[in-house]
Amino acid sequence: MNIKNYINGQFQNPEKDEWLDNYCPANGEIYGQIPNSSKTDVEKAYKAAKMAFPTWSQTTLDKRSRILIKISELLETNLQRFAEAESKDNGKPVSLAKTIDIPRAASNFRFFGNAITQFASESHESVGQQAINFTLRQPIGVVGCISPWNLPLYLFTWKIAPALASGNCVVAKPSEITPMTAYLLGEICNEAGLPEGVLNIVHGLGTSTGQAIIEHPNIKAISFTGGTATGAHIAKVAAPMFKKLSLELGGKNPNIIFADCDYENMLATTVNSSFANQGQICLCGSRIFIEESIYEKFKTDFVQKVKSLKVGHPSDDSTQIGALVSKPHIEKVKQYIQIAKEEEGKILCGGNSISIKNYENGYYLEPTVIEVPNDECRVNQEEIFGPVVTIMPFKTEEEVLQMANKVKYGLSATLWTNDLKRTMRLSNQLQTGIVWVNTWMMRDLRTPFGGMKASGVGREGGFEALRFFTEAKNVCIKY
Ligand code: TXE
Repeated sequence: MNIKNYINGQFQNPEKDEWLDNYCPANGEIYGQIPNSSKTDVEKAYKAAKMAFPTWSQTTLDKRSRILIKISELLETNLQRFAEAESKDNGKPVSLAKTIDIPRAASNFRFFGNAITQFASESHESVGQQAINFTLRQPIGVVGCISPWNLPLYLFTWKIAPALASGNCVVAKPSEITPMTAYLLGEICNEAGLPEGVLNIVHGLGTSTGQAIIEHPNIKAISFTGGTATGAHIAKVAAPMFKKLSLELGGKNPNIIFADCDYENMLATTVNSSFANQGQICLCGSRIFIEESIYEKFKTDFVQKVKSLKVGHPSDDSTQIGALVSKPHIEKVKQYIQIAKEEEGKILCGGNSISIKNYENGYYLEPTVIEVPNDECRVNQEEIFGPVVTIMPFKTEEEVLQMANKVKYGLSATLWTNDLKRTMRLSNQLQTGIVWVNTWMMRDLRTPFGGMKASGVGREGGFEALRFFTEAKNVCIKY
C-alpha cells in the first residue's frame, strides 16, 4: 500500500515524485512505498500551517478540546485497523499494539484535549508598587514534530496533541521506517473536523525531509524523539536560529534489584522491562544490577523465564516477542552480541537469529541475557535498543549507585526494594529524569517525562508540554 503526504487536509504525492520502499519486518518484504519529501513539500506544509494558524490559534479552547477528543474516539473506534497497521509496519505483536500503542495514542489526544481546558497562567501582584503582572501563554505559531519508529503512533501523537491543543499548527514527520499509522491519522483528523492545514504530515528520510523541517527558518520550535546522535545534530542546526527545542533521546537504564524486594513481582516485571516491544523502548531496563545475596537465584529464575518467551509472527496471538524493526537494526543488535563475547561477557540465553516457518526472511532474534564481567564494558554502556540485557551482581548501595550513574545517559531507573529510606536516598541521587520504584513504565500523563545528560533536554507531559508549546509573555500594568 502506497502512502501520501497529508498537507492542507489533502493527500498529496511528493512534488519530486521520489519514493522509498516500506518493509514489513515480519517477513522482510517490501509492501508499499512512501514519499521521500523534499524541501518543496515541507514548504507547502509550512505554508498550509501558516495559513491555518490565525484561525486555529483563536479557536476557543472548548472547540479545540472537542476536536481532539473526537480524534481520540475515532482512534478507539478504529483500534483493530490501526493496531494491525502498526504491527505490520513495525514488527511488534498485534496484541501489544492493541493494548498499548493505539490506546495510548487515543489517550494522548483525550488527555491534552482535556488538559488545555485546565491550563492556567500566573499573575503576580507587585505589592507596594501599584502594579500587577500577568502571564499570557501564547501559541508559538508553526512547530515541527519528529518521531521515531519504536512506538510510532504513540510518540507521534504525544507531540502533536499538546502542540495542537495549545493553538499551534504543525508540520510533522514520522519515522520513514514506520510511517503507516501517521498516514492513517490524517483520515481520522479530517473525519474529526480538524480544520485543513492545522496538522500537516510529511513523509521521508531524516536527512532530506527531517532536515528541511529543522532548517526551516519559520518553524520556531522542534519537538524530537529519537537517537542521541540525531538529537545532537538537531541542536546544532536549531541553536543559531534560536528555536525552542525539546529532545527525548536514548537511554541505558539501570534496573536495580535489592534482596528485600517483592521477588515474584520484580521477576515478572523485569522480564517485561527487559523485552517489551523487543527491547526497543528508550525506557527498557537494559542494565540489571542484582544484590549479591540473591544473584544466583535471580540468574536461574530469570534465564528460565526468558527462555520460555515465545518469539513469533506478530499477528499470532501467543507471540510475546515479534520482529525487530529493520534489517540494519537487527544487524546492529547482533553486532553488540558479538562485542559482548569479545569482552568476555557470558551469553546465558539467546544470542541468535530465529527463523520462523513461512517468514524466514523476517527479523527475529532470541531474547538475550548477558552476564557481564564489569559495568564498564561496551554492552553495559552503549544503547543497544533490542532484546538484549546485561546482568551483574553488586555488594553495596554505594557501589550500585555509582555504577547506575556511570553512563552518558540519564533517562530512567528502576528500583526494587521495600526499604523506604533507601528508596528516598537513591531517588535523590540517581541521575535520571524518571525513577520507578517497585514498578516499571507506569505512566500518568500529567507527570514530567524526559531525561538528563545525553538522554535529552526538556520535559514532555502534562502542563510541561503545554508550556513548551507556548511562549510566556509577561504583561505589567501599573495602576
Ligand atoms: O533514529 P533517528 P534511528 C536510538 C536507538 C537506535 C538509534 C538510532 O539506539 O538504534 O537511536 O535510531 C529523523 N533531521 N533510538 O537511526 O535517526 C528520522 O527520520 C531531522 C532511541 O532510527 O534518530 C526519524 O523520524 N530529522 C529512540 C527520527 O529522526 C532527522 C527511538 C528518529 O530517527 C534527521 C529510536 C535529521 N538530520 C531510536 N535524521 C528513543 N529515544 O525512544 C533523522 N531524523
